[in-house]
Amino acid sequence: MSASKRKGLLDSDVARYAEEGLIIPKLRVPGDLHDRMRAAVDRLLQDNPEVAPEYLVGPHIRKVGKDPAIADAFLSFALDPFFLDLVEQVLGRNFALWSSGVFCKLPGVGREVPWHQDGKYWPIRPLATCSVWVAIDDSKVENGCMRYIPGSHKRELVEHVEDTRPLLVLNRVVDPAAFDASAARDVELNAGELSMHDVFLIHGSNANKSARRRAGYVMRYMPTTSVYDRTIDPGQSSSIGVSEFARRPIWLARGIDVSGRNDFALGHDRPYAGKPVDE
Ligand SMILES: O=C(O)CCC(=O)C(=O)O
Repeated sequence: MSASKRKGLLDSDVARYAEEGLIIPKLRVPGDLHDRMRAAVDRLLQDNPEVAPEYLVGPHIRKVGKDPAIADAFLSFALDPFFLDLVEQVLGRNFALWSSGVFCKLPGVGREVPWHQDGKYWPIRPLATCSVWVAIDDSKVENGCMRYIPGSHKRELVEHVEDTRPLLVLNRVVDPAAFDASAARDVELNAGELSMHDVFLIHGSNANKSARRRAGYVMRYMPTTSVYDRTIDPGQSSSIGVSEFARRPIWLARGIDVSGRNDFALGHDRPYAGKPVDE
């Protein structure tokens, strides 16, 4: 299929992304791809019971999970042209895959992700990232879907404070005085739908008090005008993160490294053997 036929965002989606910082495009991940994603998430959870499932960082990296074949499966999802075409419409031609994660809230016990801006945690300069969050399960208000403050990305980084409540997925949270939580919108998705959000967006999600699991797989891409700066230590990636920033491999997903300063070799124990990225 030609790249132009695969592209899935409407011009109005792209405009809304700039205006609100998050979009829910009217499209679904192809059924076979979504089936494989759900199977990989199930295997990852089954294989790594000692890691809290709310934020399994970097399942696409061979050193993170227990099974390299599962890591390769996650990497193939994150480099799938279906997603890259969407990201290209938002970030332009040149971008890198630099992170991914599974956020799984088990029924009844899934923890809260407090209000935060992703950029507060990340070593990318200038800060820029588009995150593509795929609903592996239905993600609704009752099982703790994502929530966001429309337009909050326009202010760039705001004050964060330490939140010491137990059982949070993150503990550096946006100062409650710095935004109006009553403006929050819910990101309700059916399994197979997705949202895309900006690095500066204020967002979070409630605990899962329902009887239904809520799993999502998020893939994170930065334009290569930015640098993944391994000398910056922004602190822990999350309270339960399993992958350190400095030695993390990153992948050129499309185009070229505009900055000329990104390192796409470090941490790659062998070349990716899956589908070519720009097939
Ligand atoms: O899945 C969630 O509840 C939170 C996701 C999130 O914070 C993110 O993808 O940046």
